[in-house]
Amino acid sequence: MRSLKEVRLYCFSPGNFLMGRDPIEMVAAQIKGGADVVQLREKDMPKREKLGLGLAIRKVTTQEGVLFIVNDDIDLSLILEADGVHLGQDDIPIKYARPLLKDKIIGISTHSLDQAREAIDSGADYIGIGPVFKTETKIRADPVIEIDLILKIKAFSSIPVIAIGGIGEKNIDLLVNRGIKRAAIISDILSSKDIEAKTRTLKEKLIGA
Ligand code: 3NM
Repeated sequence: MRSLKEVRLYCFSPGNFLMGRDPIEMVAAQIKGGADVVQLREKDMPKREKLGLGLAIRKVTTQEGVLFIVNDDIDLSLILEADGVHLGQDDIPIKYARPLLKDKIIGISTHSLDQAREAIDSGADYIGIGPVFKTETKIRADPVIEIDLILKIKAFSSIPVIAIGGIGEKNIDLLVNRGIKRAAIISDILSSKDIEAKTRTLKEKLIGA
């Protein structure tokens, strides 16, 4: 199983990018292409359906040694024996989540220096920081974060800092060239016809291959 420290490319379940395809094949293609994490992120799916999809993702991520994180739902994360949960600024605060999750991973979405500092101080295992670029994927996305601010957060962070928001093949070099080598990517990968190839291209850029 990957460790959090090794994480470069953080990937997602299909969400609104399913477009008639098989969700598990889409996840498997990302894993083949080099995904280090798969997050179950299905904002519009009934919970019982999410449970079914989550069971299938848990199976494939375990087989392939990839981390499995559940977005928002602490109960689903525990039921699915996921490696952890990802919480947003409006979700259950980490002080209530930690006793339930114990030593599992808790990731927090952050959108400013203060939020990043608070998440780190409260015992998060990693933070997402974004949006780095303009994104259409997140409803009510926060204002775009300057790359310089991410570098500042990285400089004091003891935990992995994962950039998110509008990242893709066309702009990822802007991050990598500044030393930001961990990225979470949704639309550029999931809207691609060849998910495996797209994932591989992005992973290679992040590892500098
Ligand atoms: N969180 P895409 S931006 C899920 O700013 C998410 O915290 C963000 O999707 C944040 O790669 C975002 O398609 C959407 O832009 C990322």
